[in-house]
Amino acid sequence: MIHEKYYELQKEVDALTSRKNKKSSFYNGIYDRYEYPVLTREMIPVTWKYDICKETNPFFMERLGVNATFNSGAIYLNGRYCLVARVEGNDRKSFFAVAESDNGVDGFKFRDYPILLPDTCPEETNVYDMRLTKHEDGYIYGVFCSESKDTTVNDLSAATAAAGIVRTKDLETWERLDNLKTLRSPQQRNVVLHPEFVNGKYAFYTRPMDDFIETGSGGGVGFGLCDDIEHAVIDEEKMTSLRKYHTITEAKNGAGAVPIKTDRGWIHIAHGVRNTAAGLRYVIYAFATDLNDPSKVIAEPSGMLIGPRDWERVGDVSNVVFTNGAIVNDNNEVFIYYAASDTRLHVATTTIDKLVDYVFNTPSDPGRSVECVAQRCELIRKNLELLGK
Ligand code: M1P
Repeated sequence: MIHEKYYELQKEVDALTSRKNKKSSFYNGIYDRYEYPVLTREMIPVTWKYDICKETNPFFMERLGVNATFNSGAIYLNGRYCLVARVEGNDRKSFFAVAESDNGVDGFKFRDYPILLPDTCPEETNVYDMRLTKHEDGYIYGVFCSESKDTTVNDLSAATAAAGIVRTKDLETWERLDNLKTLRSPQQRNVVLHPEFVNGKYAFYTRPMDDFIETGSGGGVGFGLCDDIEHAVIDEEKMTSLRKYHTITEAKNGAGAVPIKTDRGWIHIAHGVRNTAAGLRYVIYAFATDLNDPSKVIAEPSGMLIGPRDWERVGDVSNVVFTNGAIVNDNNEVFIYYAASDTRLHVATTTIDKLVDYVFNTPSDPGRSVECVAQRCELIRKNLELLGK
């Protein structure tokens, strides 16, 4: 017999997943923010957390709680906005789950089951942050962080990050391929597959790291080519967007959404990290690379595109916004899915035209206060002249 509490709780989930979203009053001319997150742990179906049978769960106790729904890969598929969300159980293990919507800003509902990946890596403990690439070879690839315990050192929390690769055609059936091997970088996270062949090869944006947390000698977002996607190996990694002193990428950075192709170049929406007295601060930034050489940065606007604001600043890992998915629909509208503080998922909307204008016409960071204020004074001078002052 079904416990009556099931109906009550599922009704609350249904109310949340059918709530209309609205643009917030935030304005910067570049993108719109929304009042409500698009995914939260409260939107997880009751059947994923409770045994709904009255005989076996008379107190209707949560058995397998969900702590967070955040960093999501995104893809526009058959006219639907599909997210592959990172869902984190109360046990700290993350897994992936597909949620879909008709309009990209609200109405996201999880499919009946989360994704059960083929279990081909016995040492793998945790998986997270899938990037979804609709590749010109006809497959949809999911590239994610595959985390294992580092057994080479005597440290209980030491871990190793690698890039896991799966592919699908429908987000339903998944084929697991070999993890990416980067011969010159011991660890990898935030790896993204480029949607087109480059010089006839598969191209990956990488994030070389010496350590699980610290990038160490890793200088930023890397780029490497490989012949065989089923057994992907990258020898040389070129650097693209660099970590730089006294910028938003000083501590680390990493590729985010799959690059968006525009007339002017590939637009990348990535994350940058700096250290503060309050811990690491993660923001989202954008840059463009050359259409013919997607490793070559041709524009990098100064500073952040999206920073954590108001309640976005608070969560399990506070002061973080992070993206690993964006969608461009048939009308050239862009939906940037960004997670707040490793807890919930939001959307920011813009257009290709606005993104191109932002990336190519926003000045770059001159690197020193005196030059930054000169840059600002020049803007003010031009404006005052226009105002007749
Ligand atoms: O906790 C913030 C983010 O930390 C990691 O990003 P990075 O590898 O750049 O430090 C990721 O684990 C990400 O999932 C997380 O949101």
